[in-house]
Amino acid sequence: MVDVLTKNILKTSAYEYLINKINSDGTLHFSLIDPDPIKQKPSKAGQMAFFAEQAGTDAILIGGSTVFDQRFVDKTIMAIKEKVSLPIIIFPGGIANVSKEADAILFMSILNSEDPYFIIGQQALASYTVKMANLEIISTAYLIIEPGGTAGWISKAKLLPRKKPKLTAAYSLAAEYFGFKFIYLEAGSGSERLPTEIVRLCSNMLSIPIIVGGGVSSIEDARNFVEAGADIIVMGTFLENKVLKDDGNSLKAIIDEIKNSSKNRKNNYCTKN
Ligand code: 1GP
Repeated sequence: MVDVLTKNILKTSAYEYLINKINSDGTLHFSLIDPDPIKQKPSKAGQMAFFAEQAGTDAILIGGSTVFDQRFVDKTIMAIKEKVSLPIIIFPGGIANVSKEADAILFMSILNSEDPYFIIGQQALASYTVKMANLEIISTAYLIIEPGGTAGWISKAKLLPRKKPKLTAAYSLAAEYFGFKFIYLEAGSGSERLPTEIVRLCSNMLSIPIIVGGGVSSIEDARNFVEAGADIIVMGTFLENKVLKDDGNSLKAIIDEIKNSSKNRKNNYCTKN
């Protein structure tokens, strides 16, 4: 057992791909697919990922707050891998969300939870599973801002106030000092999107990339986040509702806007963080 655990060599390719792409292209777009049997079969998830890749997305995130079947997560990722060549990164809603089929995992701590289980408890319990899966680890501080959605409710977050950007920026800065590689600012899936003031202040304060998500559903939303300094924009609900209906055309319009409005940004993130 110990041999198996110690033999695995940590891979770094997905992280380097992301940092290099942010530095060269500007803001990235992530497509979030929930591996939930109530929502869709693996084949449908594969189709969604296919249209997202055609539309220009930069990576596929796999996750949801209510994932409950590890085998179904594996099957969903395998179906997606048949359709796309993009990095597939786990965005864990809990321990059942780990799969060796993915390329990497956002190994997240919900720093503003009031319950230590969500800050370090479930991460410790999942650590051997993650090690055995030989996944690339991308340590990520997850901060949940009002209204927080399902993620906020489940993780018992002390929601960061929308009107107090300095509080979110303080948590973000502390996370950077702890050595996290990314900050993920979450408003909650399907929620009212984050105030741009929060993204702007965090972007000005931090020297690590910022992921933003929750409620992004228009060209204007995306442009506002790019202008505020977001490095990666995540969209999930929009994908679920649109990509199979219009073959990804409306998603492409949003991703085109992200790429066009961020191409002159000068980023110089270091992969050695
Ligand atoms: C949720 O940030 C993501 O964790 C995406 O949110 O589903 O609202 O796009 P949406």
